[in-house]
Amino acid sequence: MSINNKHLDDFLRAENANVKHNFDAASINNAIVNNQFALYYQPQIDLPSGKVVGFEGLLRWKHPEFGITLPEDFITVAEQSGQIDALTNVAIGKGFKFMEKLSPDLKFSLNISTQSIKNYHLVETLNTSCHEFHIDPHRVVLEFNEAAALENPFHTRNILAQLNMNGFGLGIDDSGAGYSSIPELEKLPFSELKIDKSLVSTMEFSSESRKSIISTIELADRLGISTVAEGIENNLEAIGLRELGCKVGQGYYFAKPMVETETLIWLENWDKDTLCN
Ligand code: G
Ligand code: MN
Repeated sequence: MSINNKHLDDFLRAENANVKHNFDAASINNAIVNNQFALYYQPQIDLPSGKVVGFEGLLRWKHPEFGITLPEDFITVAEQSGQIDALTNVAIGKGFKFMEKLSPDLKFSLNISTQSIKNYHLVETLNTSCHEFHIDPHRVVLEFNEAAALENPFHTRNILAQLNMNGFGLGIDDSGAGYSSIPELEKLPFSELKIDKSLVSTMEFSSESRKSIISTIELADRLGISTVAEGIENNLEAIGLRELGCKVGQGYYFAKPMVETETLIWLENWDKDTLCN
């Protein structure tokens, strides 16, 4: 179990804070062809019982020169160059292959870019991949951000409805951050709200953060959907969120994002009683 907060991602963010990568379409294409993109997996824990409920897949670029590179360094370029759907397909292929190795009661969440959520092919790609890897779509949660849901509401809503009808779960990644338009969001068929890590990391001393967390949980309860808190880094946050009624937790406190082999070993060794009172 890894209750060690020092983590590669933070390390990379600190190291790369002043480095501006100038990735272009050709280098992204080259990386896809040469299989340099990898999915890392971070577990999600049912806070009342301590059991693992699933994993989120997080894309990384194993860059031959710059090392492990985070999505914030390449997603925007891929969106602008029209390569984001290719990257989404890479993540779906790798993620579903991994899911096949998991117990069928475990779920799997995948981040979908605002651009890819607008693409009608997404529904077809996901259905085909579910068929290919023998995955029940009810095990899959597609995470997108609030802006993606509200932008171009008619078109996006149509695609979200199709995904929902095909059995896929839909999650909002940055819940609590704004809620400028709760009535609009309530019309969408989402099945989970993710409490943003910026709220989790400040909940201990900020009553504003706690208020946002509480209203997100209340909204989810009213809609009969789940809440997942991300960025949990210590026992205090885990217990506090559980007391506020948050269902599921994710963060370095439980495990960092890991490569497949490490994830499977972690899963074997996970002790649900880790989350003590
Ligand atoms: O975009 P999304 O919210 O899915 O981003 C998840 C990101 O947060 C990943 O890059 C992941 O490595 C990082 N992350 C995961 N757990 C923690 C945590 O406990 N603390 C912090 N600061 N970041 C985390
Ligand atoms: Mn996410």
